[in-house]
Amino acid sequence: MPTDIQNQQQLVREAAPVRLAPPPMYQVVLLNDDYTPMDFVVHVLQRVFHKGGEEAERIMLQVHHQGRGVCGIYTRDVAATRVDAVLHLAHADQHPLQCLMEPVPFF
Ligand code: TYC
Repeated sequence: MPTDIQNQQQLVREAAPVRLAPPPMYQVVLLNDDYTPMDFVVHVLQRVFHKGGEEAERIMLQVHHQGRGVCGIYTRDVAATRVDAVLHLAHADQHPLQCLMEPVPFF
């Protein structure tokens, strides 16, 4: 006769195979404008997205030349927090820098 504990263990074993889908991922995108200084954008990329100097410069130039660039890919809450951080820094320095998040295509 199985004990209560043994019955519980059996239930846990049967429930275990449930697989969770990976969470939807979002990319944080910086947009170009004609006014925000390049140095400020590099600073934001280093401070908010923890980029090294060379990568920050590369992303900033990509945005400058192509109009937009991906700063990183995160879960929804992390992406939203980083967008807020960028907009907060830009607003504090009175730059019109724009930043948004969007679902990663084909993730
Ligand atoms: N285009 C800006 C300039 O010439 C630089 C810039 C780069 C602005 C990236 C925004 O997300 C940006 N000063």
